Amino acid sequence: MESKRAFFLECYELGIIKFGKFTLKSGIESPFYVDLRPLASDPKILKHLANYLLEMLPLDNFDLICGVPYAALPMATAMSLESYLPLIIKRKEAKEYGTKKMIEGIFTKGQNCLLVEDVITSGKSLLETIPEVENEGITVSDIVVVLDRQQGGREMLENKGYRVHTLFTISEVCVILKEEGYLDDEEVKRIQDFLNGNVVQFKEEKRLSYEQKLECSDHSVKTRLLEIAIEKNSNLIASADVMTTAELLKLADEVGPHIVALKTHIDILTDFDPDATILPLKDLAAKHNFLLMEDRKFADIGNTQELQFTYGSYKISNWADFVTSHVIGGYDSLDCFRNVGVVAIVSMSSKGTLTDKNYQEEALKVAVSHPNVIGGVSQHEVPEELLLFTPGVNLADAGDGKGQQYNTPEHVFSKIKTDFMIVGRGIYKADNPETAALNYKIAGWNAYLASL
Ligand code: 5BU
Repeated sequence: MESKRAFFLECYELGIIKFGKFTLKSGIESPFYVDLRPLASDPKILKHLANYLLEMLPLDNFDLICGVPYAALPMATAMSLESYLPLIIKRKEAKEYGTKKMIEGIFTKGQNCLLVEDVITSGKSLLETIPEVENEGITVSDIVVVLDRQQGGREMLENKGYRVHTLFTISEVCVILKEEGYLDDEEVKRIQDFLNGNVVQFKEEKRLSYEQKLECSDHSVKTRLLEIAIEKNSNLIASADVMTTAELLKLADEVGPHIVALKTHIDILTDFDPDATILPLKDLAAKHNFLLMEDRKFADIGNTQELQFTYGSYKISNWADFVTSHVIGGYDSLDCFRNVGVVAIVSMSSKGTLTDKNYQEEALKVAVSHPNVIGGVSQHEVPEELLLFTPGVNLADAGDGKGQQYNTPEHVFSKIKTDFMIVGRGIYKADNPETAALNYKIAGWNAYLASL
């Protein structure tokens, strides 16, 4: 394909941006006007556009694609044809007769849908569209946009936890047009002044610092975690998804100085032994001052969970400082976790997860009210009385081809205000896990400081 710049200039020839004085829907006078609908009338350009947009995306993560009506409908259709991602159609208004459906096409609950938008300004129309899609049980994690007018919409959506991918920004476009002699300095300045004065300010609520969370901690495990975070300048939890005790202990010793907790899936070990595995692991936890988090994801009635927690081969209650549990068994099912902290699973990071909006709301009601719960695992913001733990963090990859979806430390700390990021393969699969842990620790801490 030609360069992005050459491609933009071809699009520009179709008259998609006009400069002058235009009164927008909101009544504001703008020095430019954008209308990307002409792009659909040039099949070659539309096809190229579809490919440029697709190139930016982790396509494995999506099951469906949907354009925000009307301008993005042909774009989403072209992207569907190029990628074989099935298209669904969002109506502007529900049908007045028959099914009254808002979303047309073939889909099932739990599928993840990529949203396509032509232009983003304040992000308001996307905010109206997203719940309509989510109400059908479809999840939305990513939005791809052709042109960002840089008036706050992107930031607002990112703050709500959505990943926004944009092909062009208005500033970038102005630079190209100026260099090509289509705009003079004065016009560029007028546009820049307009943009500076017309950013829809998204009032970001401040996050609480670890010190502030510590002050109101009402659980000993929560207190210890926060104290370790402050002492070590770390918000990193390493996930040790390894298969042997030797690998587990080696990893714990290497990454120990940089982490607040080591997360285990103890049932992955092929050679678990209470003495040979747990005793040295506890020694390492004491040596490097980190906690043990068993990611058991309990999901049963209280009595069974109590048995699983206390007995069996792993006797988790003997050694874990905190455990993860689904809350699907209801409030009382968490009573059995005495003397440990519980991290409730509120939403999952994997593609197609069934933890939709409604589930998350119900899970949070249990989490905030149960005294054993210290926090939640989620990909979205949670009430500030809970600690937020976020897996699905990787600096190098967008996904693993098996449904995992990754974000960067910057995203999880600034956009969803997480407290602790969980990193697995980014560390234990690295050539040098110790250096990788240190790099993640620094990235996580800097992202946290920047989000304060
Ligand atoms: P990864 O290698 O960084 O993808 O490992 C992530 C870890 O976090 C892994 O142990 C998962 O079981 C765990 N996890 C997750 O990835 N996503 C979730 O929503 C939950 C747990 Br809950």
